[in-house]
Amino acid sequence: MTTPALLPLSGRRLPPLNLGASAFPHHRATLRLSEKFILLLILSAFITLCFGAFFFLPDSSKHKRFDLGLEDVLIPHVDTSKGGKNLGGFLIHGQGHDEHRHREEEERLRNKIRADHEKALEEAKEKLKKSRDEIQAEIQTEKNKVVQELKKKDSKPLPPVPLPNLIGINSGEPADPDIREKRNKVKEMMKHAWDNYRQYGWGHNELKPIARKGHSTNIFGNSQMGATIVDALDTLYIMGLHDEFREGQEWIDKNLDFSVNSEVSVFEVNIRFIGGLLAAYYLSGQEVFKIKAVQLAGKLLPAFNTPTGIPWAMVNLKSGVGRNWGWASAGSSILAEFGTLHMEFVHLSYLTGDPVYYNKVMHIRKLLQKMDRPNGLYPNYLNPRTGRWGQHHTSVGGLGDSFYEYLLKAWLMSDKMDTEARKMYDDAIEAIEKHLIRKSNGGLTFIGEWKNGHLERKMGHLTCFAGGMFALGADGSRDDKAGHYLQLGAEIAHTCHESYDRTTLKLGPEAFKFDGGVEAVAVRQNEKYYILRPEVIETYWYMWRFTHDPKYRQWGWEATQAIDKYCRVSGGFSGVKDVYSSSPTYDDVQQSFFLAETLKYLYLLFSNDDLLPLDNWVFNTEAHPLPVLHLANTTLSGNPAYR
Ligand code: DMJ
Repeated sequence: MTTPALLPLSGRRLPPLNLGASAFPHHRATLRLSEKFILLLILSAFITLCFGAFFFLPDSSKHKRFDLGLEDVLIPHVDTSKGGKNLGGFLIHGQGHDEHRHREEEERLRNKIRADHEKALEEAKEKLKKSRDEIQAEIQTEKNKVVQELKKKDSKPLPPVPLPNLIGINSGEPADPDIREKRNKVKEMMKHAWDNYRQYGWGHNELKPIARKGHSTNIFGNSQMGATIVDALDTLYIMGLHDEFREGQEWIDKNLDFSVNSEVSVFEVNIRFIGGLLAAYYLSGQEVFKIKAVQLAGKLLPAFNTPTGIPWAMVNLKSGVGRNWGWASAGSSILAEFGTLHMEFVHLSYLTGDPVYYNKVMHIRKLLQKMDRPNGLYPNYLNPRTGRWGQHHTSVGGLGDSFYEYLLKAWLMSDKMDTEARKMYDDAIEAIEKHLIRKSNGGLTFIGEWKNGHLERKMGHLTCFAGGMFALGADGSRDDKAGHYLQLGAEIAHTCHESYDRTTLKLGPEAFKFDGGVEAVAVRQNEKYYILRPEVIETYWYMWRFTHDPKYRQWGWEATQAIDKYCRVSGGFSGVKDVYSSSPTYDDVQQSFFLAETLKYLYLLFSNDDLLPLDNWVFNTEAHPLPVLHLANTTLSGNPAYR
């Protein structure tokens, strides 16, 4: 008989199948692939049953050996005098009686198999009477059941902990109509960015606003993890875009899955995903965010399995295998990456009661404290196998930046109890001021980069965040130099504003020089781009909070207008390739940090200070606000700051 799977294909729909003897020839011409597949399944079930019968029906010889009654015993010697038989050295008693019983037993088993077999065929026939859609629906229901079961297993409730003081999450409406209008403009820009991502890139990590499709980079691995959704949540929340927030929450609940064979950046996933999920949890109180953050954190932990405990830059979420970036000096991990985990990991331990996260980051801190620092500076590269520094490059911009930020913020987040972190910050900043911070001929204060004993007079856009950091760290500084650090913050803000103001588009380049007559201007073509970065606006906002000097709002508004004019396209917002060109080309990427940071800082700049007050909230390096953990609310052991 020709098996159904080999029959010719047909576009026609099958009438209900009769699986009697003549059934197959009759429907030969009308069978479609899906029906053939089902028939094949039935046949394989049938064959499996036959196999089962073959292997599991008691083989009579074996049966004699194993299915012995209590009265049957194996005796290891020959004694034929009692009517027994000698079988290879063992004597079996009661042979005649047993043969009868075994025959009965075999018969009983055969009948049972026959009955099971018929039942299975009946069920299969019933199934085949159903339409294809019905069968598909049943399969889907079964699948959903399994998924739900797995989800339940994965979503064990976490132990309840007292929530920190969550104030100032729903306010900030400015009384001044002009400022309100500016704030509304920023909100409108957020809506434009979100709506287009929603329409063209939903579920992808980022959006290509010109091509109108999803976009991703290697920091997120090769799977669609909805980076923009997670990164944008808290901005949506504080702007009162609640429908959009709920859409994002729903996507996360149903689709955000970390059991993927994907190699991601530990740092980026921590600051954007864990930071974003934790902030969304604290703001909204929705458990799903906390649960997802904890699940994801568990997937990052294998990255710490190195000889020193300094984590790899990347980890495969499924296999847990880690490695470092190929471009990093001598196989090193990067200071700004392994040094930017503290805030999120302390919160994870706080929320779960599990010290594992806290221990990981404290271990890194202890290790760094023990190491010699050339000129008191932290090099950007550290080898996780040997525990030795790589190249002696130090930067407050790329590769170094948020390490310093997190020392300060660890102290702030602990309600200023973590004095060890504050001391490390103060020491590091003193060395940076001494070796990296200079004034240009034109009087602009800049932060250069230290390369093997030589100061490169170049500052990155990323470095501009430091103005805000100096201002934030002014209060509580060593020798009460608060005024000095606030002044330093103001000078950096001014320099970074100049880097914007000296361009055609009034948007800042990626890096700018202070050398050979050039001041705050990019020289190399590949440093002239602007990719919607937040750091300059971040500094404006901190300076505004600490000084209320209206120039910071003015500068923030200039940047808002420039972004809206030159980066806005009908499909969202795009970076531009040359800020000195009057007809710039787009890079066609809407970065997730544009929604997480740039637009959030602008919105806060035009809000009252009672929205996310800095006494209660500390922003992670991706602008995700995490509450200060006041002493009474903490449950951690090990560090006096958390006892
Ligand atoms: C953000 O992802 C974070 O601010 C990070 O610390 C470095 N900079 C990017 C955006 O420019």
